[in-house]
Amino acid sequence: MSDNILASGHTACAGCGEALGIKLILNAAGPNIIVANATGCSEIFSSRYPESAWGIPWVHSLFENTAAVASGIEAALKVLGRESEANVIAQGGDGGMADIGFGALSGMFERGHNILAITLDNEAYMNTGVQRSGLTPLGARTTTSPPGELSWGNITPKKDMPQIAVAHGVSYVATATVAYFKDLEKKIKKALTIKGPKYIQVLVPCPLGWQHDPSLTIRVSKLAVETCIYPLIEIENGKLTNVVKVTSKKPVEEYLKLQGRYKHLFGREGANEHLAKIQAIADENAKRYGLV
Ligand SMILES: Cc1ncc(C[n+]2csc(CCOP(=O)(O)OP(=O)(O)O)c2C)c(N)n1
Ligand code: SF4
Ligand SMILES: [Mg+2]
Repeated sequence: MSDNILASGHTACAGCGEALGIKLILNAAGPNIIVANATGCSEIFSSRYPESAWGIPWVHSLFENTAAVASGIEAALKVLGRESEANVIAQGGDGGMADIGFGALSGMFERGHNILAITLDNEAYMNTGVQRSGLTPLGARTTTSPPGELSWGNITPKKDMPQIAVAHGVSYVATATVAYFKDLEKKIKKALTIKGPKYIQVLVPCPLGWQHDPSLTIRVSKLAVETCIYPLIEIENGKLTNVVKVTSKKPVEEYLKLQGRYKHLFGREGANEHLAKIQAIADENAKRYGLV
């Protein structure tokens, strides 16, 4: 393991799951990597001019073109005959990868670039003040999906990015989260042994946007898995090859009640119907991926 490719002293919030996720990813990937990083919290907290926390070649791309920038880097390495010298990673938040940069990511998948694409999934546009993204889950409060007299938070379920990657023919697709750090490291290492495009989506709790105590980041990450709200899976060549089994499935309330973004679902008349919809998503995940 190569420690401290992301140096301390950056400006992420206390308990930031995204900063931890990046540290784990980099330590697993090792120093021979080049990272293209979308605009978002990860880029802001790690590269405030004139300083940088990055101990590897790293480029801040636009919000919308990370995968295109990474594609250019990979193509240049090929032309120079230096592709064996470095792995290329395209990384960004859920807004950057699943929404605004999705076209570039789709093109990268389609052209078959030898790149690992990573979504740091904190389930909203955090850097600009917690706006809803396509990966914001059902019922969550964001500043653009506020609960009110007639509303119960975000009205859409989470976009299924892993399956969208599978539909592109991406040969290695996985999900991970920071509490299961060995699993995350194993998936990063494995992905980097595979040629062609790879996709890993990492759930990274955000104390600011999720409104949980910073000391609970790991607990929240763990409960996302134990409730089956965030299944940890590997799909290789279109086939489900591995899941992190849940030995004692917990009710979704245990996960939701730790987070202020779901506060409106507790102690309010009519809330049970909405909690049941979220429980149904977890139950469906458990069934679909054989988690329990
Ligand atoms: C084309 C474009 N639109 C909007 C922005 C403003 N912007 C910068 S970061 C950001 C949010 C990033 O959200 P996400 O990708 O989920 O990363 P996070 O901050 O949550 O880690 C937005 C909206 C921008 N820089 N460029
Ligand atoms: S807002 Fe969230 S993702 Fe951004 S630095 Fe703070 S904890 Fe991390
Ligand atoms: Mg985000």
